[in-house]
Amino acid sequence: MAQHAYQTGSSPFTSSDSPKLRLSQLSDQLSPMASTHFDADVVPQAPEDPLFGLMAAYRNDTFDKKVDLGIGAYRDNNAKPWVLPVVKKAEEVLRNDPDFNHEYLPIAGLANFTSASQKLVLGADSPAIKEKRVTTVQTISGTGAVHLGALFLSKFYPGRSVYFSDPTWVNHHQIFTNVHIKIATYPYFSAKTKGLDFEGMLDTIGKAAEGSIVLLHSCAHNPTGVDPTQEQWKEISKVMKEKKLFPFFDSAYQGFASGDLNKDAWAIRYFIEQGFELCIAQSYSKNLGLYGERAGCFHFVTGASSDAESTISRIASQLAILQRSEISNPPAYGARVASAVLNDEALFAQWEEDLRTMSGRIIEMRDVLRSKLDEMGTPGTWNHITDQIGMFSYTGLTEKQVLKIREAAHVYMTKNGRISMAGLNTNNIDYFAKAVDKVVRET
Ligand code: KET
Repeated sequence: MAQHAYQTGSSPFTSSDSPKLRLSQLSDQLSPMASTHFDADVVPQAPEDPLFGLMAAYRNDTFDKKVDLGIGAYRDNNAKPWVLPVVKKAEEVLRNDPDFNHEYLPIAGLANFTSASQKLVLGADSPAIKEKRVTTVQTISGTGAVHLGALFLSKFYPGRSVYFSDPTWVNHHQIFTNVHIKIATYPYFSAKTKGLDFEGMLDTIGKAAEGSIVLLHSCAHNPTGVDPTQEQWKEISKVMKEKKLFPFFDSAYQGFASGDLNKDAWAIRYFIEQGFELCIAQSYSKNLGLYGERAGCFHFVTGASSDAESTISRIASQLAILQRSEISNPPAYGARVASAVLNDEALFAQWEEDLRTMSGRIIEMRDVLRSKLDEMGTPGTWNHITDQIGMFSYTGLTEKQVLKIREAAHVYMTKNGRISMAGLNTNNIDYFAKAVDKVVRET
């Protein structure tokens, strides 16, 4: 609590005040609590963030065979964070740049980065880019992009609900709640098939009020690892078009799902081809391994029309105001690294190779895990481990089993049974498979 600054020099009260009043005014000046109306009792203790809490618990565990399958961050085969070789090269370029400095970036971010990011997600020859129907703001990674988008929509697209997949990345709920947008959900994961509940999804989306916002994971759905097929995306788009729904794509894993940047952006590009007006939250945390550098973008794409350019200019001006009041301007370093990669042919090619290394290792771990469980005859079916895609697998383990496996085997995963596949490697996968086998049989 800030101390009251007692004014010296000019008297805060006049000599005509009664002695009693003067005394009470004096005590107001001296006591730090007296003049504040803030009641600390209204602030309840909030629960710890489950994911970051899990990370801390893992760090504090001294067991030598402990396994971290919590947060979605890539690990190499030695369970260590991996600085992508291409990022090391890009950092070298930055270090040797005589013009490198620590000036503020513009409000909308580093222009070379935002324009290359548009091309990355929309495709280099996207008509939306050519027709100047896109505006982009560099954000505090994907989280900041989701937030800026939610804030913008709460202000300029009021009264609409947002529809999330059930389940979705937990933070979506908090971010949209913070800006007072009403939340609804559409079925997504079928516990029975451990795949997509496509009918349930279409049915609910088809009944949403016209103009509702629908949050879609463009690829590598978090937490389930279940993506619609291209045919299914086409049907989703059809229903959304009929109902005039507004797509909000969260793109946190481009290049991570299949190892192919274009393939993983297919759904977004298809929706744009279909004429949708939409927005995209783009993250470079996972695909460039820039987690702590907070590099990302928010893109708004308007539909083709004769005044699209002026519409986009008005939207850009409002996003700039929101950005200025929230973060003033975005962090520079990660964007500079990403920009060096995105704007250089040789570095870009190296990046594609690094993406194949990461996605390839994850796919291999899926194969090994599934065959180990099949070999042991672990009760249940395990084909979903290899059917699912991207960073996570939704194992189907119950909360009880998750807690048991943490206690008995020091394996850390989120309570919903999600595992970050990158936490598995040739040294711990046998240990993990046996721990799963045991917990499934016993719990
Ligand atoms: N969207 C999705 C779908 C997502 O999984 C994450 C991160 C983000 C956005 C935000 O990432 P950023 O680093 O702000 O660009 N997910 C992992 C980390 C986290 O929860 O913050 C995770 O689910 O483990």
